[in-house]
Amino acid sequence: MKKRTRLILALDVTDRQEAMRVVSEVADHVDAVKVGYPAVLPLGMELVEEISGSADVICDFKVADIPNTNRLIVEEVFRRGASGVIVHGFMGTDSVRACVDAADGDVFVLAEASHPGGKEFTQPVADKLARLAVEAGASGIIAPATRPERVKELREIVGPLLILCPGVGTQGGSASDTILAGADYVIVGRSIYQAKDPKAEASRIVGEIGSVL
Ligand code: OMP
Repeated sequence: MKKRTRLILALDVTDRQEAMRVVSEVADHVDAVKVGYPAVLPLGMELVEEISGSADVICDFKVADIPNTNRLIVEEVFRRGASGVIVHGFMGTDSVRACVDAADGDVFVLAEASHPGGKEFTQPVADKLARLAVEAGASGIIAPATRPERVKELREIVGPLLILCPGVGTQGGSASDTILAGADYVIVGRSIYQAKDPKAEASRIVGEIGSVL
């Protein structure tokens, strides 16, 4: 995945035309496009194939099963053209390792979730999940832009692994604070795709990130 603007679009858009409109408008401002169940369930894996023709796609499927099932899911994700996949760590090191072994690209492990409920179950075990990501050979982790102090702490654990942070904008996090805390990328959804002018909003966020680099 390139590291040019450090902005990843979360494309949680359920209408195909609208999804492709947003992607084409912001393409120059994002390093990757993240798609998950909100878009893929209505629009199919064809969406991944289509977008991956012009941008890196991360499939946010929060893969969480036994190793063999994880392998089958991850193989399909990369067969369809994705460059990365987001998986859960709580199923254990062997389950994450199965994803890493099956991947033809990046595997990101969710360490700590960005929403308020993320403090209930993920935060108490986030350090452990981050260590698991390192041990299993993952490319990086997902950490909360809503808690930059936690991004800083998780950076200490994962060293050179990539840190991708959702929670900027609508969830209250700031792109510049998140990058200053040690994130490699911020993931932004609603603030961009619900904006009157998605391109202008993406450009504004990229400018904000650039101002602290
Ligand atoms: P917005 O809140 O609309 O910017 O979207 C954030 C995106 O990041 C959504 O696609 C979420 O599913 C995703 N996300 C989180 O918001 N919090 C997390 O802890 C993890 C993720 C994720 O794995 O991407």
